[in-house]
Amino acid sequence: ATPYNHRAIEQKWRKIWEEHPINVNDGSKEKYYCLDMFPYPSGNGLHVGHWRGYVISDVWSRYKLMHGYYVIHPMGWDAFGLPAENYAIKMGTHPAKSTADNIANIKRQIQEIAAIYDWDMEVNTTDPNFYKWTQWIFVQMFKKGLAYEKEMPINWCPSCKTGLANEEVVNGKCERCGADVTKKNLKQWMLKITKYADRLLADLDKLDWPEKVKKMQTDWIGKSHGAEVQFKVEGKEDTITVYTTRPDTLYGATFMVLAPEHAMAKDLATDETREAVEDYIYKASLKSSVDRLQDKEKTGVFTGSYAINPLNGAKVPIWLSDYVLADYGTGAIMCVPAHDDRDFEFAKKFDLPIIQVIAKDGKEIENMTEAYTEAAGTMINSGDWNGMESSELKVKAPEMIEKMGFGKKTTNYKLRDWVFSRQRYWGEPIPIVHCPDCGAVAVPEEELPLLLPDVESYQPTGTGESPLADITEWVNTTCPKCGKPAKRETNTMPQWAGSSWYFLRYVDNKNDKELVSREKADKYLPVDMYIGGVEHAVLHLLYSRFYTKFLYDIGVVDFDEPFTKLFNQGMITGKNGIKMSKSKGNVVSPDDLVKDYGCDSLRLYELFVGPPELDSEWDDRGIDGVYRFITRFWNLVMDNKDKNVAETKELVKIRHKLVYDITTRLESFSLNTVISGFMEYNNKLIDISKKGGVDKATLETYVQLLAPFAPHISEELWSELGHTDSVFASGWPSYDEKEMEDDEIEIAVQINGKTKTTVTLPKDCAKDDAIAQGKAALGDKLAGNIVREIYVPGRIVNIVVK
Ligand code: ANZ
Ligand code: ZN
Repeated sequence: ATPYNHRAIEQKWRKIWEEHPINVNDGSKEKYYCLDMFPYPSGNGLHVGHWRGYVISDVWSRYKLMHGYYVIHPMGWDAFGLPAENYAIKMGTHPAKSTADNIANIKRQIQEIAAIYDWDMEVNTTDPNFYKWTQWIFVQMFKKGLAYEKEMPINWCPSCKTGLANEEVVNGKCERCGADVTKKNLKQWMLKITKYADRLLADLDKLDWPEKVKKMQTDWIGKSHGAEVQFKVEGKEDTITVYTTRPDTLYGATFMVLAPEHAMAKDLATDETREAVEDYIYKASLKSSVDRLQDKEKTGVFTGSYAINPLNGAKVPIWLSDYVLADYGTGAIMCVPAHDDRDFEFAKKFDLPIIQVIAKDGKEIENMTEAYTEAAGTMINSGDWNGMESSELKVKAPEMIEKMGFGKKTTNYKLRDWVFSRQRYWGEPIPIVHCPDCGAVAVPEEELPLLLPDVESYQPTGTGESPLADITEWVNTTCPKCGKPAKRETNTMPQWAGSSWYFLRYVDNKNDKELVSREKADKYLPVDMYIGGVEHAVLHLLYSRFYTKFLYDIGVVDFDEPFTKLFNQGMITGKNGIKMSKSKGNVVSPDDLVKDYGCDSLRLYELFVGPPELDSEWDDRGIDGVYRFITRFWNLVMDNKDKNVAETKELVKIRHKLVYDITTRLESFSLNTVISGFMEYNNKLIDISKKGGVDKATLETYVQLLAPFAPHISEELWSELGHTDSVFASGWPSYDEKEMEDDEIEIAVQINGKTKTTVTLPKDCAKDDAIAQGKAALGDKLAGNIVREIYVPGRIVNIVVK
């Protein structure tokens, strides 16, 4: 038989697919939209880790294709933003050029995967025809008051020399470059994502997403219920409002802490404390957010003033400490050291009183060594609240406080508005003109796209202004409203701007009148399955949901969630779980592997390395095993295809079990076990082949099942099996559970209801037969007079004796 020649086969089928596309939109098919997170065209090209996600999504797309869907499976380039620009700066090439070069290279690499991407749908976020609409969305948000300017201290990356959104600060470090993030006071464009907080939270319920990602978004939005409580400052007219989620613990508040930035911080100082207070405030202002986050030891200073607990009139000292954040709640807290970890630590350090107000078993703990943080137990030391259940009181207290007149019930969110300005060159210009008379005016829609001007010096300046600020002839313009001289906004948009809505554009990427026509949007959107890395859980995936909701509100689309189902693949790492990176020298390129083993083998191996949702270590040697498997399968089909083997009961059973195993594993995304399943069945069939042969229907079924995973070899074998159509037009094989059942079953044989042995009987065994065989199996054990013989079909033979 012809030996397996991956090179010849793969070339042959690429050409045929190009001439006769297998995924056509003939208008009659239902759509299925399977989307990859599109790549940043970085200079390093793709490594085997990137391949993994694209293989997973292509397997899923082809699987849906075989179910008769028209599959929308597009690809594009997320090419604005820091990664592309930092690379350009490093290499000394203009980002426009390096981006174009990188796209060409990565596109070539992606085409090696042989995914069914529809390249007619390709988008590129740096293409003016694309970013025209990125700017258009901004203008719509501006008109609705959702884009606004504000001066405030924002996260600043000293290495990328730009402001960052909260979402881009991970453990106090820049999400891009890892540098410690500092603060800088800057006038910024902000997007009012907080207006959507409740919808972003509630609609998570609609989504078929990993629970882990939903939880990350839930925590990021951080909705909490509680109360604002007003404390009078002793000897003054002022009151301080605190935010608490645990108003049930009000009797246990023994001190108060304000953020050093709190508006009243300085005023609370007395003559004795003023110097220490001002010193503390000054030092806190110098601390980076990392230091504030990572400080192990609590620091603080006593202001010299006292507040009055409105519930019991107790006098509590007011402190300043940087563990209280200025921009959350009211920037001031009542401290209950007995029931809060941070407050407990603070109280211990500064020797402040601790009063327990919740007792688990009604008993007061004698020497507290840690806070009791559960809201479970009975109230003690709490005046007329004594004896109440704390969990109930926690819910009721906000209203009680409201009635008593010193506070109100409130909700708070951790989510902050999105800092949207970047002081960088390589991004979409923000389409705003600043007029001395009219203020901020949007660039008229018919003038969009507002092109990013070509510059020679695109390095970030670090001054808080983007390099665009230096191009006077671009900056100086006239006001669209009054016509007087005015200046353009010179900040650019963050790298997330384009990726927040790109998935809408694929299905209508040449439309120059609308972002997407409503007709196409209704027909082809939203995305049914989205596949990508989990690192985007609160960045891209939150921003896209926000954009989609906004576009829904203004009538551009008719759905308010972009991605119905989400799958997050794990990373492929180098040895010992180390992330693949150029600097570590452990990057494995797919290029040579494809040459040596073929695309099909690499696809299979990408899936075989481990559960797709987990990180897996790459080992080049493993691909040999996959290549051996696929070669043996080739030989199995070639040896048997013309043998005309009649199907046997055994073969039928194997065939149905094979379909069942592969389909259920594929449906649950257990793709590594799909591949090991193929290997097991291959071995079984090779054994049967040696004994007599394998029938054609079984070979055909196997080839169909293998097709989404190893498309080229499957097409070739499908045609070797005598078909003239593509295997992808052949449908997905079905299974019948009845055919999978074993013909014989093991049943228990009992004497007086006690199991003594077992016997194997045909599934449809007659009662007399079953009893006779049961008795024979019991042999000597059966003694005495038989009074009854019972047969429960398929389960038990029971002989009753006296
Ligand atoms: C009293 C109390 C007693 C609290 C207790 C907790 C436990 P979340 O769920 O995060 O909203 N807090 C309020 N504002 C803060 C700020 N700006 N910086 C730091 N901490 C702040 O938590 C709200 C709780 O975190 C509030 O409830 C407050 O401490 C603290 F046994 O008040 B609690
Ligand atoms: Zn004007």
